Amino acid sequence: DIELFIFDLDGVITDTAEYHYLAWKELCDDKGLLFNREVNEKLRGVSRLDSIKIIMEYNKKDDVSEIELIEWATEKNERYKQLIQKVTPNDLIEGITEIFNRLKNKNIKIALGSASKNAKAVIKNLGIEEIFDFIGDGYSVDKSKPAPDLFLYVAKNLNISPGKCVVVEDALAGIEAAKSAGMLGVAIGKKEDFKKADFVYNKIKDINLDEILK
Ligand code: B16
Ligand code: MG
Repeated sequence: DIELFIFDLDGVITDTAEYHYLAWKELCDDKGLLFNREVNEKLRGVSRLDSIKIIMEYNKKDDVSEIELIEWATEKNERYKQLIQKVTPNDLIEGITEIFNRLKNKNIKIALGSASKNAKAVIKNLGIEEIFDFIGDGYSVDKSKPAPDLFLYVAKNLNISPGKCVVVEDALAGIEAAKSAGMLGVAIGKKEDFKKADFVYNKIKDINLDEILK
């Protein structure tokens, strides 16, 4: 039986991807780098430092030192932190509160499994801090998704075996992480993009809990 649901943050509980986009765009404009929404899509679920590396690859730039990359990523984060101050409970994705309530009623635990180091601030602004039995974020483990480490860390802290866990993700790296952790993977997006997922739903509000819990 399923005992734990682990939710990704960006793209599952709220759409911070737009704020990530704006922050990266401002940084890239500043540094004379190309950046667009297509590249931003590649950064879903990817850590901050890996994100700047993807942006450098897109710009075919390999002459920037690691120290400078860290500085630029930090600059982006300062902009991002400003932007997420605007997050309110209105920014919860449609249908997510209902899913939380239904899981609570079934005594299934709820955890966060986000790659973001800003996850706690976002959760606070969304007003849902008290919902979670455990929070796994960008500070929890060293190896980011697609490594299974974050999800395994969350399950271990709640003393629940991976086979009793469901992960809800909008990123391919997240579904890969869930599957290599030995958990059920629920993807939000298009079927053709998530071959490895156990269930794929277009939107959060389309999730069929009965089907997953069967
Ligand atoms: P930060 P998730 C991810 O959140 C975002 O999708 C990704 O775009 C971002 O780079 C990453 O968090 C790290 O965020 O810079 O705040 O540490 O989808 O794993 O909730
Ligand atoms: Mg995500």
